[in-house]
Amino acid sequence: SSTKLLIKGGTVVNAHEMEVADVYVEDGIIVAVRPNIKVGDDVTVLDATGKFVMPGGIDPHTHLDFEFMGSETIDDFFSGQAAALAGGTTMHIDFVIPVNGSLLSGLEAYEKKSKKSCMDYGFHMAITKWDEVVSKEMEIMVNEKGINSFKFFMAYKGALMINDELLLQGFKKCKSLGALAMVHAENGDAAYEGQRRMIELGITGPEGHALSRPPVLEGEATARAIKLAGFMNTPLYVVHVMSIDAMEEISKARKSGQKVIGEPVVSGLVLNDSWVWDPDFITAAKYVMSPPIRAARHGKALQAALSMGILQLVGTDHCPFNSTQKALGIDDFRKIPNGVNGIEERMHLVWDTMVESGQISVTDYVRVTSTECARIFNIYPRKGAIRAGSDADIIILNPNSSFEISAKSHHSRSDTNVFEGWRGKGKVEVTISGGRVVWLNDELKVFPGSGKYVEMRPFSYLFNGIGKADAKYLSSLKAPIKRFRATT
Ligand code: DUC
Ligand code: ZN
Ligand code: ZN
Ligand code: ZN
Repeated sequence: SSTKLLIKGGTVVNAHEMEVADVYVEDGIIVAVRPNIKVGDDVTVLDATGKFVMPGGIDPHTHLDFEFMGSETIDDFFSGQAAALAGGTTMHIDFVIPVNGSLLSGLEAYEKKSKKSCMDYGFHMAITKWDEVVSKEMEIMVNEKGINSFKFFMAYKGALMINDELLLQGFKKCKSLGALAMVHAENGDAAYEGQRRMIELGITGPEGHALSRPPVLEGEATARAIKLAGFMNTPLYVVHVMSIDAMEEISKARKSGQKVIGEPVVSGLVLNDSWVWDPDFITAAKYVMSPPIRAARHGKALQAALSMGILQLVGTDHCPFNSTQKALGIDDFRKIPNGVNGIEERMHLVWDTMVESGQISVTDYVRVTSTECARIFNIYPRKGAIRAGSDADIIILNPNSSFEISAKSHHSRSDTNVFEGWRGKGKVEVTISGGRVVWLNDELKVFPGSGKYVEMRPFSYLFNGIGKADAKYLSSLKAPIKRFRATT
């Protein structure tokens, strides 16, 4: 049986243009996009007059069913994805964490966890140690498993953290495979020292988390990662850019022509550090993530950078823990599991904060929430576009309707929400995932196992020209060396 769907009369928005048109969908694929499509009465019709019809959101940065800091995130692949769909996100890319350093074992575990998926998803792979086995496994990931990005943690000393030597080896391997290197950029040694300093001062509450790892540590690691990636001449993706310090390093590098992508996350864009002063432990601890949510001027600057193209796409780092889990750090902020929610709220908050405020256009909204992610991870135009042949992952957003965020009504399993009480304009009224209407009239219709794994191929557009630049560099070195040797 084939599901047929017609979305009538809406304004269809892609990353670079919009037009009033109908969208016809069959068997999970967009078949036609043009005005006045006529169909038979076996077709379900959705009226989108006065509304925006856009590619479903793609969240480039999530942690579902993640065992971290002695806890496991409260959302698994089903609950986290259900929440995503209710908020207009139809695909996410999650981070596989190796098991005892083994990438293959890590992937196996995540293949199990993700069996209950109800929307499409892809994987990044974290690299937490280095040897010949890891190097070989990276090849398998890229050539056989559909993974085209590897993340390096420059923080979490004693756990996930890697040093510069490993970072360089990793960058080199990424480059040879056409895979994108990603970094969590904070100086982990300095953050460790910062934590010790706080404890020595008797600052054991959640505020110690923010004070122990200030923006300068993020700026330093971002600059270092950028310079090392530049030295290897390979593209770099900086995850969760949370500070002016880090953003300015990305800006400088991009102006000099280096291929650096900067990803702000929605918590860092719209929240501020007022939580630091909250006397209630849980109310403060729910905001604890790394890098920390900064003073308000940082978020404002990140918004401006996003609007100017200095930063390219918005993620969430969705990694929620319940109050009882956050309470593990009641006597010591170092034990508070790091992470906040966002997978359900991202599309609404970016619309409200960036489009409704006039900072970006509707087409730019599609670019930063969906299309750019699809291009970077090489799944465009299957994802990230409303056009014939693309997957039918579609949302209908009503700019005149409003949304309200609360832990009482959200779809995540978390008992708190860092955006609690936020009211805004622009509501995702319909979500279509793989051609099925899964969110309509504030009701979710989702089934475990209906989501598909999306394989991602290497050598995205970010690798264009890398080989030429290398050849040019080599010849610029060789000629003068030969001349020098000939004359001495
Ligand atoms: N930061 C978080 O807050 N949670 C997950 C991992 C990370 O880097
Ligand atoms: Zn689990
Ligand atoms: Zn991180
Ligand atoms: Zn993360």
